[in-house]
Amino acid sequence: MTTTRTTQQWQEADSSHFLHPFTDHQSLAAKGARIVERGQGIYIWDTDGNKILDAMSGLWCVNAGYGQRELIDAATRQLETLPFYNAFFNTSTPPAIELGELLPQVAPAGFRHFFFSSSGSESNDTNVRMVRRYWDLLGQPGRQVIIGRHNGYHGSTMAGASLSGMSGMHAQGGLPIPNIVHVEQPHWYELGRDMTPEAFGLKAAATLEAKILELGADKVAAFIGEPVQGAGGVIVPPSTYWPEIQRICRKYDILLISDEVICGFGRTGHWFGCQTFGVQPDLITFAKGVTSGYIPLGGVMVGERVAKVLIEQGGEFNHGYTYSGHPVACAVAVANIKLLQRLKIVEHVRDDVGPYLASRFEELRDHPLVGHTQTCGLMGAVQMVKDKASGTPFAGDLAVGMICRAHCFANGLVMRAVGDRMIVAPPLVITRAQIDELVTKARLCLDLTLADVKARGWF
Ligand code: PXG
Repeated sequence: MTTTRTTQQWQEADSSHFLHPFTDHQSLAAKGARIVERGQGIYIWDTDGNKILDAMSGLWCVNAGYGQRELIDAATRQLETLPFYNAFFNTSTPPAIELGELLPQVAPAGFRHFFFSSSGSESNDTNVRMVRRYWDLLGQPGRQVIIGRHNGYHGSTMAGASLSGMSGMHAQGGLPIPNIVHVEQPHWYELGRDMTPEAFGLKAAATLEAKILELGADKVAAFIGEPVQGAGGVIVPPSTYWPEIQRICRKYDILLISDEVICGFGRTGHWFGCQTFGVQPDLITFAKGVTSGYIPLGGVMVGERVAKVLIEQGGEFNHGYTYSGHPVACAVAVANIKLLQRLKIVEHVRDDVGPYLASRFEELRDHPLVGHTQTCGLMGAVQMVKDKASGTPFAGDLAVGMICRAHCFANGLVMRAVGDRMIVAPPLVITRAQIDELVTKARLCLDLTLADVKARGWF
């Protein structure tokens, strides 16, 4: 242990001052936060000395795993050389330039221009500004509306939360902001089990076309979606979904934004999720895995269609952040991408550990609590249900997912609960043996959860 205070001392100071994100502060203060103080590889350690397998990569971001020396050295070197300079007034810095040169090596074809921010939320704010600017420049200022999806997640700023389709977020603070609307999500298990996944994929995509026709295509600027919904519960769309979305966007000349904050940088077994699903977006949102979460960085990859108009006709785009192209963040991103390339991480996920996670998750389907499992690359979901045969869910207020999550923590495993769906997205450096450890722990926690729900008479 490296800690300088007891866990209780940390917890008291924590709840006295730190307003945590997405947290009921009163209830957290009553139980105290788990204080995480160290990480190495795919493991973290808390201040009680517990070693925990971090199957969520921090928060879907530590793709390279903890403790990677190259990333630490890149940050240290850049901090010593130039900790900050801006990119506003006709100035630039070597790390931002180098990152711009390196990204086309891993980006889908046609992406050669990059706008930098510090987070996924900011990047999606940039998208809103940028697509409206694009249509203005083309003489179609009426194209204002951006279409997202129910249960999508695109961040927590005013625009990010609006693009997101989370009802709990919209219920607070008068969201969504004007000209952002939502269509159906491609969640087959919840919404389409009376159809084949392929037929349901087309049906979910058809809600986009219906919305465009309802609004008038001349009012619609863009569609935004995550290749696989992450925060929504690792919802892997049917194979028919994305090609149909692409067809609809092309038919009505609508920009397609692929939000790859989670799916980018190897998570799905390609550098970007749109490649896994065979889609060619116009804009790509990135953050998290670009630096493996070692330091905040996000941005928008701007495809040729938009870049050409912005650059050739644009004049000044009145938008940017103090930290757009932050030299330390960009230096870490360069080191991180080179490390992922050297580790052949995409091949590792696509050909080895991704298929292995898929087969081990399928085995969990024999568990009495498990109605369904899904994986894509190194993202996975286990859907717990009250009745396997019919897929009947538990009543929402029973919070069975929270019970399971608590068992996971207590048994050295971080899994996230989205309702009663237990999800994982481990560091991409994970090995087969470590996936075995993850799945063994997950099964134990499912057993413990089953015992609890039986004891309470819920099963
Ligand atoms: N887009 C997507 C697809 C995301 O997953 C954001 C944008 C926003 O990024 P920032 O960096 O502003 O947080 C995200 C973030 C969860 C969880 O509980 C997921 C995210 C953030 C916080 C919690 O699964 N994703």
